[in-house]
Amino acid sequence: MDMYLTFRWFGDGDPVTLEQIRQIPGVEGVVAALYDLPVGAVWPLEKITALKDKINRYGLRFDVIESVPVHEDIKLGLKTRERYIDNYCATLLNLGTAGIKVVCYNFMPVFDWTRTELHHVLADGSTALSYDHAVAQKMDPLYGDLSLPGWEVSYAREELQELIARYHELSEEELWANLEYFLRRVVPAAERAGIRLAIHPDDPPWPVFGIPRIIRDKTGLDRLINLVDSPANGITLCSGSLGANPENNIPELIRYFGRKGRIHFAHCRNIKITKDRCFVETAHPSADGSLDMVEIMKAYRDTDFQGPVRPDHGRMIWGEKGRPGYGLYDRALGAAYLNGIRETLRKVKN
Ligand code: DNO
Repeated sequence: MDMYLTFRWFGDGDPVTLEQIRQIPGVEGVVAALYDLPVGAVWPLEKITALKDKINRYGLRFDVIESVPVHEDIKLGLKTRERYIDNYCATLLNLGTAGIKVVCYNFMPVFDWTRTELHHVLADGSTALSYDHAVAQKMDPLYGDLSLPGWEVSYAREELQELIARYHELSEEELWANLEYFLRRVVPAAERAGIRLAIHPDDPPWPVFGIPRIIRDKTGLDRLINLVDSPANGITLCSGSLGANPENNIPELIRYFGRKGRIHFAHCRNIKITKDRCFVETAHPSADGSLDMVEIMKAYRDTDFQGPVRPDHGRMIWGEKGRPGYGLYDRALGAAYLNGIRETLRKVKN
């Protein structure tokens, strides 16, 4: 057994099609979600199986969901969280029944991954997402178009205003307590469903807009897996998210959490750190960014990682128009590159 390559697909509305994905060499599976349900609703079994059947018809595996979003009431610890937690458990059971094995989620308040520029022009004329902390600090999340292409949840302005105000009152420790409360309930449901939960680290790995973010380094990830000590309580090791902080040594994190059997999903992408808390996304190869992808893939091989891995954000190249970060071409190049490393590492033993 070996790790296997997957590709993220945003469903029928995605300009990238399953016909195209199946032609990327080495890609065995698709990572997707149901996009037409409100956050917190139970995912009906029929909808999950319909999606699975569609993907399987293209000869692609479908055993990873990215993501089942966590309702803000859960993150805020409101009384109304009970219903949403029950629904989350019911969704996990339905996903398990449909044969899903891994569920990715995040516990970032309000904003999922955050960038300050969507079309940053690189030296070769391609464009990529980028983040500059000084710019982020001047941004008012209530104004301007702050919705990123990969976000599965976004809010109307009034709702946003209220949420941000509530989170400004919430300490990191309270957010931890709310995460623990959630996990104590959903991990047993995941176990029953035969599912492994895989939290996605905060991206970027530091607080943004004065709102707490807690899953950002080894200490946080270690605390997370110990909140409920079960293999079903695991992580999505995202190299690009954690790697934006040079103190996070990605191969070391992979070895540490991999040996504990808690990495259930691998996101592989590169970024170039330009200065403190500033980075641009780059093509996947090590030479283009700050991360050494061979060392990263070696750490997965050495810890016998057998789970799904996916190329992550790509640049926009060759005139492609589409979702920034989620076009076809550069992600496909990323997949081919990762696959090349994987094959080499399998054949050359050190
Ligand atoms: C960004 C993605 C994230 C991720 C969620 C998981 O491109 O990696 O949006 O899917 O944080 O819940």
